[in-house]
Amino acid sequence: MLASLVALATLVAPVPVAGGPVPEHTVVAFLRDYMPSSSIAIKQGESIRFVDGDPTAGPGHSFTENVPEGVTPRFDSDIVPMGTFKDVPNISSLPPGKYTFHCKIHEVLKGTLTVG
Ligand SMILES: [Cu+2]
Repeated sequence: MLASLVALATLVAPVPVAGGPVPEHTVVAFLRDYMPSSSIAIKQGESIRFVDGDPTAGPGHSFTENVPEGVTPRFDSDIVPMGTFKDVPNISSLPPGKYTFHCKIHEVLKGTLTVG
């Protein structure tokens, strides 16, 4: 338990990235959940880093907008392997509103992003 908490803390710590600022918000997937909450509120223009800290995830998790079949999601991290992260594309250009999201692999992972 302690080891996994330490591992998670390490994952959540800001990681220097060449060529860009660290996003204002970090969403961590852990044990088939989006932590700390599946309800995420950001201000318009802010961005999100999606971290996969879930050793049970198999190939990984994604942070993907729910859209009808055949429609391209406005944001999609694609599959992020355990222990890695991705700055989710297009989040900072979303207009204010509510967006539901899910993991492309695990139907149990879902939540709502509010852009205000
Ligand atoms: Cu998943």
